[in-house]
Amino acid sequence: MTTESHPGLRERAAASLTAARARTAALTDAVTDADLTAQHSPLMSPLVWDLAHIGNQEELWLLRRVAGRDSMHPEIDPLYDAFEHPRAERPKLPLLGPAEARRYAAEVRGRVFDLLESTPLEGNALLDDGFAFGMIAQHEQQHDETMLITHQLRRGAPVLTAPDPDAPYDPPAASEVLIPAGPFTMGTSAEPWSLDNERPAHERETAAFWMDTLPVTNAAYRAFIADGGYGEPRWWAAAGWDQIRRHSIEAPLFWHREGGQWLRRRFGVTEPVPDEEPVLHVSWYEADAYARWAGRRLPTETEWEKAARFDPATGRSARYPWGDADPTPAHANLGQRHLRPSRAGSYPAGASPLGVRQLIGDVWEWTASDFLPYPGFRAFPYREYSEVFFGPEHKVLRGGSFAVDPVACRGTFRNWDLPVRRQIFSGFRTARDA
Ligand code: AVJ
Ligand code: FE
Repeated sequence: MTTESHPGLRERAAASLTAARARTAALTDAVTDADLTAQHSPLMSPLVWDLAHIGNQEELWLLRRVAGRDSMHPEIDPLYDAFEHPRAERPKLPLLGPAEARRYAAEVRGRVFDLLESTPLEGNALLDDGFAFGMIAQHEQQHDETMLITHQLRRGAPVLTAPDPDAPYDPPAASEVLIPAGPFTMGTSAEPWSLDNERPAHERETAAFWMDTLPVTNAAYRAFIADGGYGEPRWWAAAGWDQIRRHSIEAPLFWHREGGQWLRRRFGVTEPVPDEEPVLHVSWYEADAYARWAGRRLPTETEWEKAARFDPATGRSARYPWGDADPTPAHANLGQRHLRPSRAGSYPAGASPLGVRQLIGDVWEWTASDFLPYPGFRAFPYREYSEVFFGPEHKVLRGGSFAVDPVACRGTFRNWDLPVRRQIFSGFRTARDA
């Protein structure tokens, strides 16, 4: 593909970068300078680190690697290399302050827009189809989700607001959908801004299986708690049982019980846990234990993607459950338009051909699978995006949450995390063999 045959690409790259920066600004302008530099949880960086890291990665990939320029501030580059300093240590680094970090990110962005106007969007793998610009827009949006997690962990009065979801609510009659046996195409070789771990497209085979029509709800999860699920070792993987014992975990993160009622804290507001919403802030171990208690299991990553993309009528895999069209607010709860998932049973327009709902948006869905490369995987443009994380210690999450922007969300998009993590916007659905 060339710029000439895709004249909208430059505009799409510019719009994606601008949208990401507006979100970054909203997340960082909402709090005081003291809140920007504080560490709200040892699991997270100070917000001001994310802000300058966003600018630094943009400088690295677009101004240095694509345009061949020298580093603007070589002395700060190591501070913002995620592999040099673990999150817990970042508050002690001589980081740029809030005003300096904003100025730096804005200066990089100004130069990037000059570059985007003048550079051909072809000629090497970083430039083809504007890939590096799309990758950087996705990177910023991923850190915006990370910053939203930091907001959720932050104590104190609420500073973020958003309207509640108003999506069409039309729960399907069937609680599960039969996905037929046979081959389908997994991954992509065509999506221009897909990341290395989504590639290449390849054929996979599954047996027939039943997939939950909807994500598991708070009401369903509460039944697991009420049945003593957190006290019954036979439901739990050994390491999960260790974790819940050691940390006295007895409910999803941010939940507490008061007078016989479950409440949750959500971006500074305490409220009753809503029955119909997908459960949020559970670890892989909690998802796995619930599924076993329910007589079911987590879907594999392959099963998840088949349920999300395979159209039995054509034999093709689409970009999204609803087809190849980009997501709109009628399809899915994405882009931090809301600060919560929509009720399970929303978005009939986002259903897959077989009728599976809400695979995209609302909550990240844990899968049974380890994060592994596809056959033919090639690290691009750097080993540290995906390759160094491959292996049994990370589990795959799919589908994106309400905090994921459409630019970083596709039927092929892969996320991963440690199975103990629960501050992320994670939920799940279950499956069973047919
Ligand atoms: C894909 C969400 C696991 O946040 O660690 C951001 C994305 N990579 N900067 C992460 C990422 C480099 C990554 N995840
Ligand atoms: Fe990063």
